[in-house]
Amino acid sequence: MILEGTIIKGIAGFYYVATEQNIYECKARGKFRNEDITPMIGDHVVIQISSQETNTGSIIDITPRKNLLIRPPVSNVDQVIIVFSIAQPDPNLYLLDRFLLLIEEQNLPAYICFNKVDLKYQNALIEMQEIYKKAGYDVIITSTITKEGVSLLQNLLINKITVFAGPSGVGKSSLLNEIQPSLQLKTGDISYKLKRGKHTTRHVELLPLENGGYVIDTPGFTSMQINHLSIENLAYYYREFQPYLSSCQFHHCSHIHEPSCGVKEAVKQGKITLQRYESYVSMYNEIQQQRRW
Ligand SMILES: Nc1nc2c(ncn2[C@@H]2O[C@H](COP(=O)(O)OP(=O)(O)O)[C@@H](O)[C@H]2O)c(=O)[nH]1
Ligand SMILES: [Mg+2]
Ligand SMILES: [Zn+2]
Repeated sequence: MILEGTIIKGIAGFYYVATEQNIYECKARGKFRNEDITPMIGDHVVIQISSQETNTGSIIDITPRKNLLIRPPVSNVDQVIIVFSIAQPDPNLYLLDRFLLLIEEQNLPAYICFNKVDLKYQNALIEMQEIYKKAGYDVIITSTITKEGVSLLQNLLINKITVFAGPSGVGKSSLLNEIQPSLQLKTGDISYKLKRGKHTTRHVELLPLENGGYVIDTPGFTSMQINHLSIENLAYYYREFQPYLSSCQFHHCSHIHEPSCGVKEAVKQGKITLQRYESYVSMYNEIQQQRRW
């Protein structure tokens, strides 16, 4: 029997494929190894069932991927929710911008979520919200203490494959537990650890949602490599720069040193925030330095 499904997790050479009825434990056909193709979490696959009793089979085909994230390694993602906390730990907007670059490179829809808004710091929050709204992102404000924003997040996830990304300790797993308590994800909270969560965030895994869709919880990043990005495309990945790129006098304008630059003019007029422009300049310099080496 032939069925179609989605790879929801992989452990030690086995892939777990969710079809409409069942989850099948599958091996990948040898032809993938020969063609140097590795099945990925998120892949839509065709499987041949070897046994309905033991729910086993083999992957015989992989549908072309819509997209591919490197961190976490998962394909066919519909959207990414980037979570930062407004305190404990303090938000690192430089890291946020680096992650946004990778998302723009993959052309993925992204939301920015500022969590722990119960922890005061109102002015800082308003400022961050302004920066990213102006940059063209939807900003969601949440707290697992006051429950603010939780149902809004819940609705965003329906029938989508959503990655929760962000540094460790910002409340990703806590938010997911609020959205769906049965997930029982481990959190930084000690009482939770004693209760032993069902899932750890070490493996990438698509977690099914009761209202349809999947979420991927990630352990959290502390840094983000960007030196594989092309310096020529960098300005396009700052999505709010795009309307001004055609106003530059020079065709290969770096938007740093050149006169008559549409981007610099937009910064002067307050259409692009100084924070994001400075972020661009520092990423540009970083990529250029890497190249020299
Ligand atoms: N004050 C406050 N603490 C939170 C909130 N969300 C999560 N936390 C706490 O932050 C810590 C880290 O949460 P966790 O979900 O493990 O973060 P993760 O590493 O991003 O998954 C835990 O002690 C949580 O209880 C929030 O909205 N407000
Ligand atoms: Mg976590
Ligand atoms: Zn320019």
